[in-house]
Order: sequence, then C-alpha cells, then structure tokens
Amino acid sequence: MSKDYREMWSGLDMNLEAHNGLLGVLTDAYKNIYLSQKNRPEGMKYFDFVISEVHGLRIEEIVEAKKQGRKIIGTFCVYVPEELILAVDGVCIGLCAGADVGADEAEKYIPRNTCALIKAFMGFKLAGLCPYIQTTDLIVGETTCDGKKKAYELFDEMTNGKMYVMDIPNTKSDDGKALWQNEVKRFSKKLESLSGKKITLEKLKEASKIVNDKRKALQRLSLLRSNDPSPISGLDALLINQVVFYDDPLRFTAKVNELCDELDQRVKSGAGAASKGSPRILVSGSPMAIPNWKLHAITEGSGATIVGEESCVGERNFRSLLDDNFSSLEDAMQKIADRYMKINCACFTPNNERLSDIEDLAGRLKADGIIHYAIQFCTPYMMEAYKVKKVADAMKVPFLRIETDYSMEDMGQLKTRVEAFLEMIGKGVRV
Ligand code: BJ8
Repeated sequence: MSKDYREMWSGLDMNLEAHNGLLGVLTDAYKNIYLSQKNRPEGMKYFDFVISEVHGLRIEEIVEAKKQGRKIIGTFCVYVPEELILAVDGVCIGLCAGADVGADEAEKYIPRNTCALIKAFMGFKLAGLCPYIQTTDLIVGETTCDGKKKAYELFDEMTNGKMYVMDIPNTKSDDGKALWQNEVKRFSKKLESLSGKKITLEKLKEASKIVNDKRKALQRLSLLRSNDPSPISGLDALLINQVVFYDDPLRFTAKVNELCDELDQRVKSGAGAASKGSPRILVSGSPMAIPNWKLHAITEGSGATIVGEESCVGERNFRSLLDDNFSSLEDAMQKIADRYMKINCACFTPNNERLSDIEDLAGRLKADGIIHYAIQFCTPYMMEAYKVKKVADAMKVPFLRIETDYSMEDMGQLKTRVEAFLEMIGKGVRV
C-alpha cells in the first residue's frame, strides 16, 4: 500500500485487526502465485499495482466519487446492466469474493453446504473485511441460483436494507424475455430515483460505448491467447478478468489495450508464458472471484497454460457486445435486455447455448483439454458438467471434472488429479 489507510477503513466501520490479517495473507499469496511467475509482460505491472491497492487507492477513489454525489452500486452477477449504472453517473463494483475468511461467521446464518462464493460475500460483510460493501448505496442481487436468492434476503438485513433484487427468468422463452425487459426498465427507474438523475438517450449511448470498449479490450486479450505459445499466462489473464469488476472502466480499458499492444509484439517474436506446445487448457464453469487463483495456480504450476475461461469471470462477461445503435430510449432498453439475455448461465434451463459456446471456444483456442470447474454445492454448474463432458467427448478433447471450494485443504489431491490429466494429454491420449 502506498499509504496508511486505517482512518478511511475505520470510517467505513471495518474490523481493522481482522482486515490487517487478511491483507497479510493476500500479499503473501500474491507474491507466491503471481510475482514468482517468470517472463511476465511489462503491462502486468499496472495490474500488480491495482491488487496492491485494491482496498486502498481504489476505495479512496470510490469514497471521493461518493462525496461528489455519485452513487455506488454493488453487484454479484454479470446480468446486471452496467450501462444503466454509468448512465446515471454511478460507480459499478462487483462484490463477489473468492476467499474463505469469514466463512465461520456466514455459517451462523446459512447452511454449511452453501457454495463458497455465497459464504464469502456474506462472511466478508459479517467479519468487517470488505470496504466495497461498506461504500455501497445500493446492492443489486438477482434471482439466479437458489442459494443466492435466499442469501439476499439475509444480506438485506445485514446491510440495513440496501438490497435490490432483479428478477431473472429461469428460461429464455418469450415470456421469460418479456419479464426480463420489464426488469431492465424497473432497474433503470430505481437508478433514476436513487441518483436523482434522468437516463437520457445521450447518456446511455456514452455509457454503452464505455462498456463496449471494455468488452472489446477483453475480447482482444482473449484472441491473443489463441496463439501458441499464449503470450500471457492464464493466471495473469484471470487476474485481468477479475480486476474488471473493480477498476475504473476507462482506465482499465486503456491499460488492457496497452498490454495487448505488448502481447502483439510477444506473439511476433514467439515469446510466451510457457514453451510452445505445452498443454493448452480451457476452464469452464463457476466464476472465480478475487483471490480465487487456486485451479490456475495448480494447473500452470504443473506445466500447462490455461488459454481461456468459459466463465462469468471470463468470456461470458465480454463475449457479446451491445448493439448501441439506439433509435430511442425504448429501443435502447430492448437492446440492453437482449444483450444480457445472451449470457448463457447454468441457472437457465435448458442452457444448450453454453455448450455451443464451449465447443466454439475450445476450437478457437485449440484447447488440448477442458477442465470443468464447479464450486462445491454449486448445483447448476455441477449438473451441467455431464453435458459439457459429452461435448468434450464428441470433440475428442480430454475432460476433467473438478469440484472444490476456497480452502487449501484439497490442494495436494487436486494437484495429483491435474498432473495425471496433463500426463494423459501429453501422451496424446484422447477419450
Ligand atoms: S450469470 S454464473 S455471475 S449467477 S457459484 S452463487 S451459481 S451456487 S455465481 Fe453467477 Fe450470474 Fe450465473 Fe454468472 Fe450460485 Fe453457483 Fe454459487 Fe454462483
């Protein structure tokens, strides 16, 4: 950290002692997992800096934005339209957490067998560890999986009524789409009344450009990873796909594009994160929130490169651009609703589009193997693993199914399984 932020954290009613412990663990983990990587692009220095200041400088910026009257909107899902938040000059912040600190606190309210992501955001709040939650004016939930839906009822109590829940249909039927369009409009009204600002066509066009530019930068990064060798490690790419939920959008886009310029050069010179021909892995499944770097660290530590994430912290977040050629506000709302309905989350039934996405992605990235990652007790993704395996089998791409949580207890066991999988790929074994 560049300075002492304790006064700011106290002002946000955080538990300074516990938070200090968390920062210590985070710093060590980052050093061991990230800074120990060899041959990283220079452009990653910016993202290293962001992480070193993730509870410092960025929070200071948000507190300053709040002082200027901007509203801080927390989210948990890539279904929440960021364009609408930016159109009322709001700040959009992802609140998902990827560490199991605070899980004991969370288990006083919710069952043990709840997914680690839910336990984490609840645990971070209860243990006074998350400055982002503390700065929010509104927290937007969604009716996706059962765990989240029910957790938001309790989270509303824990945050003194800050929750607002968007009703997301379970199917992409015409009725489901109509419901979602109404929800997008209802959310825009909520934002207008919260901020006291009107969403105009002009504001919405500006906001849509900002978000689309961010998606384009991430698409560019994703394309660069199709090269062999990939010019960037999966760990570094994962980090960028995590930071996108916290950083200032304009600055983030500029920095990702700068990095991609450098990666273009690396591709030309054949420089990569690992040597040419090392196994290329596509990860697919539940999202990995900061600082959940477990699977990437194990897989890349075993000599493979992760070349893509079919995940909301990854492709699902940026795959579709918004058609921002709006003719009216009504048209804009419709186009926004349509764009978000293209996100293929396992909470929908059926969800065959996700299978096509995986097939396309595995082909484009020239994946030698697919690892299906589900957070333990994440029923939607655990269930869909069966169908994803069928896609992998049809493509003759080796498949490994992993279910894990945020603890480090199964690291040894996971490493053994991943190593055996990579060995099988190395021997050219196809299922
Ligand atoms: S669009 S994936 S961000 S809902 S891991 S809490 S699903 S039990 S996070 Fe998600 Fe939106 Fe879908 Fe994406 Fe439930 Fe699974 Fe836990 Fe999850």
